[in-house]
Amino acid sequence: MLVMGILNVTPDSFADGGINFDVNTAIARGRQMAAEGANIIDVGGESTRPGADRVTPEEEQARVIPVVKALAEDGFQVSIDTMHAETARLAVQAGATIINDVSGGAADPQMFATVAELKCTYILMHWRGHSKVMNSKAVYGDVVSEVISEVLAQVGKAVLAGVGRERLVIDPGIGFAKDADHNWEILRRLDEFTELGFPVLIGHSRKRFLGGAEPSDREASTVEVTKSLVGRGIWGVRVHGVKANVEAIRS
Ligand code: PMM
Repeated sequence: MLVMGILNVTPDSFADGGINFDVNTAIARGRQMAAEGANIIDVGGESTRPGADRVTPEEEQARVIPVVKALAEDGFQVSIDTMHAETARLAVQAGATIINDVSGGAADPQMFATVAELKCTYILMHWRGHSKVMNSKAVYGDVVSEVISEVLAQVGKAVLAGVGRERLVIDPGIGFAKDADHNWEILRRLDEFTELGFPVLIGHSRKRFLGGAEPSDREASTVEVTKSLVGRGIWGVRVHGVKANVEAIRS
């Protein structure tokens, strides 16, 4: 199971309080995560915390591109966490090899064509809308089957746009338009996702459904969930606390 270390280059990220906002600090933090055993460094410049404001692609690019470039030049595998096709393109040109799109191609109509052209790995996450509206969309009959059918619909569109199926990673989008029960149900029934035949990424780290008032209170439960994922055919976990999660996987 791969470990993707989260490097949010934002002033308002909910889980790390925006401590990585300064570019040089972010680069140093990325290097530290790689040293702690992260296989991929996931660089993002737009907070997806519930209620967060959008950033313009230009602002996002100013935050992330120097960080992507420096870490890729160091030889680390870098993913770009963006919903903007143009940011994805610039990041890949700067050395990123994976596009991590929390909107699963739904936010930017150019995304799938861009991925098809860039021929990189694409993480397609389940998504029902931007941060300001997503909580109101956490309504399901059977959460697992609805998430799967919505993910597969986006997979179909990606393939139609020329994205090779072998380039796709899917992600159920823990915490995105889902309440706590939905998230736990997805984690219980992960087999239904892995059986689809795509690599599966899980991003549970420090999210609200784990309980605890502050994100920093959720590190122990994050590690417990990571442990519970070992041996279940998951491709990777996206986490803040690289060291503790790497140790949990290896133990
Ligand atoms: N969660 C966040 C941001 N990006 N990407 C993927 N693929 N999966 C996720 O679950 C995910 C993501 C929000 O969390 P953060 O603000 O702590 O990064």
